[in-house]
Order: sequence, then structure tokens, then C-alpha cells
Amino acid sequence: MSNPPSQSLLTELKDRLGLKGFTADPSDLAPWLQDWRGRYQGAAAAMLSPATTQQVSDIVRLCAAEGVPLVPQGGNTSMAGGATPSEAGDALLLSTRRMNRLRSISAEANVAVAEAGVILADLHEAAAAVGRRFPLSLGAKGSATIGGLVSTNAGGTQVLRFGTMRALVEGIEAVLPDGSIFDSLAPLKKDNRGYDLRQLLIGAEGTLGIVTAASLKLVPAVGSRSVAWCGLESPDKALALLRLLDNAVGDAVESFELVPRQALDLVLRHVAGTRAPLGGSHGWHVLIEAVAPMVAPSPEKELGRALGAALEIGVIEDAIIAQNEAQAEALWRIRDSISEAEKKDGPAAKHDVSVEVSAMPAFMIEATAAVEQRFPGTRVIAFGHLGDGNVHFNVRAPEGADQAWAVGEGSAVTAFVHDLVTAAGGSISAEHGIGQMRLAELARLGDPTRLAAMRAIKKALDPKGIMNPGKLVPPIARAQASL
Ligand code: FAD
Ligand code: 2HG
Ligand code: ZN
Repeated sequence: MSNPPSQSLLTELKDRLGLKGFTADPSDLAPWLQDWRGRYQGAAAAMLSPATTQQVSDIVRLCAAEGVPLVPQGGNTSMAGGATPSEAGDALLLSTRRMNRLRSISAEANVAVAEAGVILADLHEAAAAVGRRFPLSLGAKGSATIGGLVSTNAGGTQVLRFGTMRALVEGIEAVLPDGSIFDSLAPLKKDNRGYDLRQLLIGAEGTLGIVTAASLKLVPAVGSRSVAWCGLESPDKALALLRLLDNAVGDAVESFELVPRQALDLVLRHVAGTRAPLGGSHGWHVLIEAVAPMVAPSPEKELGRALGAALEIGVIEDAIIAQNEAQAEALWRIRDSISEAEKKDGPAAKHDVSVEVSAMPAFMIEATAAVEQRFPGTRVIAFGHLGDGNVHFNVRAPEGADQAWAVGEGSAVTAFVHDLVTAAGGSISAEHGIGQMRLAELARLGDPTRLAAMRAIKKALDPKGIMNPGKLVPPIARAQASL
């Protein structure tokens, strides 16, 4: 059972953290108490902004002694309400944004050691400056932090080639729920000393401790890139195109993002300065990026040839290849603005689902028809990482509905979509995590064996339940607990 912070704890924290590290001013706290989509509004007695790992450890030790909950927060771009405290106001918000030091970066070792609060776009810049890159990117790169990316096992638009954060984190430093510091930053390629606590912390959404720094894998910088936009008839054809590219262009293909016409229309309507890449109207589009390192030839020729062949055999309807960086960036801007455009357009029930890659096209078509028939007036906009078998199967509210729809009828839509995904053997959280948004659904649909193991791990490492309560780990239902 957690407790609200006592006045003496708040005073002690204020003294230790100083002016920059402690605020209880409601106007400082306000922007950080609502999630990015504006679905959750939380409360907190104070926001703590430590500058060092030792300060994080001190905070956790003091809070653990009083059983006071802590909600870790980085850039607050969670798509699952993961960084928003509950309305109860008994928790303290722990922001890592001041811990934004790049401790080291080595082109020789291909490793960057970044503190939790380093912003993804800043890491990209630092890696480029030493002739390397960190191969994970997403629309929120200007705000999302390393701690948040690690803790959500973030995906993004290069998973096809480089995998999710799990594949890119080579070491972790974290403060565990009793305040002890777990130092496993050494980027060892091989280490069989038992359970891998680092992997356990990746994707733990702050429920097992606070990530304070990570050693991250770098890869060679981009020598040349080729970015294309294709119009096509269906997700099925899109997947056929990807398979064709596998053979013709191979590993150079890093991104393969599916954009339905409705998503493009939303971006054109709501995001200033965007324009349709192709003439004519296509039901679906894909954005493709192929990359070659410095000494290798540009992938443009292979990509152009492959798209020409795809056009000839009717796999695609039309295509353009960006002729310069400005055009490439304009194509990416469309893709990366879909969430923002969707937010401006009104309420939606948002889903982040995966099924087997080869099953995704049929799933998308069948699930869209089923949802739109069962919930008249709704419109499905499913977009994203088709090559990973992961789309954001978002369902727009009927015309005129207000924000309350998302938590009202939208919940019935969500249950319907998740039932379809589960029946297809898929996941209800491919990359955004569970947070508070999917907690009840994980409790309803999660495999009992997996849930029991998660609860056992949580109880062992965080017996007082102070780390990000109400997120990720569903509590045992009362009826079940009393058996
Ligand atoms: P926050 O939102 O602050 O926190 C996320 C979770 O991690 C919370 O549970 C929080 O408690 C926990 N946490 C944060 N820092 C720490 C820490 N140091 N230690 C322990 N726990 C911590 N996600 C994808 O996977 N792929 C995408 O393509 C993608 N695109 C996005 C596009 C937009 C426009 C937006 C708004 C979001 C997108 N996201 C995407 C979701 C989001 O950006 C990621 O989940 C990101 O990893 C969150 O980083 P953050 O620093 O904002 O974390
Ligand atoms: C993306 O792929 C993000 O753009 C956000 O994961 C998805 O807004 C969404 O649903
Ligand atoms: Zn995504």
C-alpha cells in the first residue's frame, strides 16, 4: 500500500535537490501532468528533477522508506499514458530531463553512453558528429529521451533492419526500487552471469526501477540514402513490394512505412506546408528508405530498378524517388506528422497491434470491415510499420463526437479490436507499451502464466509497489486474490 509524501519528506527532498531539482508549483507541474494525446490528467505533490544518479538513488531510498510512489518521466511522449501519475496525487513525478549528459561517444567502439534525459534527436546529432549514427528514429525524436525509449522498448521506423531498443542497448545503469545502483553499463558482447537484469529493465515502463544511463550501439553513418514514395492498391500489394525489394535491394531497405489515403488526407488538411507526393488518388502508399554506408554505392539505382519492375507487373500504381535531401525530408515529414494530424482532427480509439507479418494485410482489411460495420460512423485509419507486422489500427470517432467518446464507446471499440488481434495470435501492444491505457485489456486478455510471472518479478524487485504504480502490471482481480 503506498502513502502520500509527508511534509518532512518534501522538505528533505527540496533541501537535497535545490531550486532546480524540486518544484511543487502547480504551474511548473501542469504541462507534465497530462499525456501527449490529452487523454489522462494526473496529479502530483511535486516534481523532482535530479541531476545525477546519486541523487536518483537518494530520492528512491527516501521514498521507499515512506512507501511513497514515484512516476518516472522523460519526454512525456508516451502513447499509453505511461508517464502520467494517477489523479490521486499521492505520487511524486521524477523527471530525468536534467540528466542529459552524453557521458562518452566512441566511433572506434561504436558505443555512446547517454544519460536517461538525453533527447533522441541530440543523440542523432552527436553520433553524426563522430561519423556514426544511432539507428532508431520516431516522430517524437525532438522530445523522447533515452530513458523513455529504453523503458518502453521503443520501435520506430528502422526496426526492419536494426530491431527495437532491445537490440540496441548494450549496457544499463539504473536505480532499483530500494535505492541501490545497478551498474551494468559495460557493453559486453558476451555475459552469461545469469538472469539478464538489463533486458528486464528494457520495456519495464519504470515499474522495476529508474534507468539513469544506457550504453547504446552505433552503426556506420549514412553515406547515401534513397527515399521513395509509392502509390498502390492494397496492403497486400505493399507486402508483395517489400518481398520484391528484399530480393532486389536487400538489407539496404531500412524503412517501409504504410500510409493509407485517409492518413495522407489528414496530414494535408492539418499540417501546414505539406503536399501530396504523387498526382492521382491511391488507396495506399508506402514510404521506403534505402541506405548505403560511406564507401558503398548509392542504393538509388537498385531501388529505381526494383520500383520500375514493380510498376510493370502491377504491384504498384505510381512512384517517385526523392531527388535531394529536401524532397526526402518532405516525404518523411508527411509520415511523421500522422499522429499530430490525427490528434488535431479529433478523438480516436488508438491501437498498436501486431500479427505475423504475412498475416497483416488480410488482418487489416478484415478487421477494418468488421469494426466499421459493428460501430457505424467510425473510420479506421491503420498505418505504420507493415514490414514489422505492426500497424497503428486507429479508429476515428463518428462525426461530432467529443473527447469523452474515446473512454466511452471507444473502449468497446478497443475491446472489439483487441479480441480480433488476440484471435489472430497477435499482440495488443507492439511498441507503445501498456502504460495505464492498456492495463485492463492486458488483465483481460493476457496469458495467465505470463501475468503471474510478471507479478512475481514486480513483487520481488519492488515489494512496496512504489515504482510507477497502476502501469503495466495488472493487479490480481479481487475474486482471484481471495481464492
Ligand atoms: P515518457 O513518455 O516520459 O515515458 C514513457 C514510459 O517510460 C513511462 O512509463 C515512464 O514512466 C517510463 N520512463 C521514462 N523515463 C524513464 C526512466 N529513465 N527510467 C524508467 N522509466 C522511465 N513509440 C514507438 O515505439 N515507435 C514510434 O514510432 C513512436 N512514434 C511516436 C510519435 C509521436 C508523435 C509520439 C508523441 C510518440 C511516439 N512514440 C513512438 C511513443 C513514444 O515516443 C515512445 O514511447 C518513447 O519511447 C517515450 O519516450 P519519453 O522520453 O517521452 O518517455
Ligand atoms: C508512429 O508510428 C507512432 O507514428 C505513433 O508509433 C502512432 O499515433 C499513433 O498511433
Ligand atoms: Zn509506430
